[in-house]
Amino acid sequence: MAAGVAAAVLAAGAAFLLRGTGAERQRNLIIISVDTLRPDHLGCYGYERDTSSAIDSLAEDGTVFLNAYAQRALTWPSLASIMTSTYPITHGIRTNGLMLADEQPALAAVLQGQGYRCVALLANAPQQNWQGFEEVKWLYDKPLTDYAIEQIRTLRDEKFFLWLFYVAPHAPYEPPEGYGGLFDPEYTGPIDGSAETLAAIGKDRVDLSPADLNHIVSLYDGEIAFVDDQIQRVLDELRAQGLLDDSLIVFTSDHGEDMYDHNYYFDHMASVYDSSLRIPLMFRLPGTIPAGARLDPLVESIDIAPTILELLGIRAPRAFQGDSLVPLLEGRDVDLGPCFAEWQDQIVTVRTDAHRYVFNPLEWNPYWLKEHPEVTYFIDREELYDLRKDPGETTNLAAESPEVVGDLRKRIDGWIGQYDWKLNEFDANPHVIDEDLKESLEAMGYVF
Ligand SMILES: [Ca+2]
Ligand SMILES: [Zn+2]
Repeated sequence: MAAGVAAAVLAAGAAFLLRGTGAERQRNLIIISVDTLRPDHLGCYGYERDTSSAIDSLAEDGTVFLNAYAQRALTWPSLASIMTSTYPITHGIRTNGLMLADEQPALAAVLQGQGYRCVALLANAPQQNWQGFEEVKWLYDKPLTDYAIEQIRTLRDEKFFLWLFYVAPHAPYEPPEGYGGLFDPEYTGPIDGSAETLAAIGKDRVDLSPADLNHIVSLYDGEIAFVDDQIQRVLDELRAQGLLDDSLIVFTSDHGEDMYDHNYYFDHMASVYDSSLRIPLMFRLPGTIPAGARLDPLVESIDIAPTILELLGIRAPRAFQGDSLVPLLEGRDVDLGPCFAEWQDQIVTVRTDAHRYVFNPLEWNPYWLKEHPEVTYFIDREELYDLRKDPGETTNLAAESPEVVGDLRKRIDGWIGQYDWKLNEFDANPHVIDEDLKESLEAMGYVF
């Protein structure tokens, strides 16, 4: 699209959305993101447990995207895709520990240029060279909330972008005092949510009893409930400061989590399936974004930044690869195409409404335990799932559905061509992980 046409469309969209709300009013941006959060473990996405009253309140007051997908089920690549609106092949953060190029356009840098004070409070991945933030602070979830409240008070009279990134639901599943017994207080078995237990289950292919599996899931859910209480504190402070309804609030995650869905696996980095790629996504801005709307179309996490900028009336950099979701928020019927995800330089997968197709030409099977590279996550050379009949992606139909495979393979080939994705070229690239950083990340449990 020509730049002039894009600008005209953008201006029209903004005018439609901002009508009657007073464009002179200052709009802050608050992104609340939670590491490793599966949408189907939230009440607003249909979960039966009471894990998420604060997050559910955002959903009631805002618009929920029911089918949003990350570009990689790994923290650094996925967060970089959210913040730069580009696929990992483009921004270059194809695994944890890599840094963005200085010239990579990023959301915070754009907002900083528009006079926003940008502050990031991150419980994971603070070492990344996030651009455009005048402060990036590494805090665990509870002190992160304390500091967020302080920041909201400090910044209340300025135009600000506050990014909060919580980490509790990330493994190990060891919720704080008061949250561990929330969902199965009667459990008396031997299983816990420690890293050692989760690794042993994967390594030894342990067949868990329903009660043991339920216990692990309950611990994960307890971590979500804990984070939800932290988010409630943030929302309460925004309300107390009179900022809640004047701020654009975006809620999302960097990826989900395999909870024993495939390969006896509790984690996300090896997965290419809905369990780990599907993310929650919602936008709240009363008077502009419809309350209580729930949208089906497939959207990608690279769409988040362009949507934010359009809602704030700021033009997105041309380097952004995502689509603004404003037309969908306005109730228009727009097909933005399928969702793509990469597994570094080995695997590409595409997700349509009906199918997931996995293209793994090197028959790469990722490992996730540093001490046990022989323990791998099995992914076939080609996989096809009929998601309407098989949402758990358990029955590979690739061999029996050559027409569907052919069609989706064409989609992947088109994507590969468009973004110049190359198979098995990562090691040849000059992306070097800083050795000191690598050491400190390894000490934290990162696997390279
Ligand atoms: Ca945890
Ligand atoms: Zn993560």
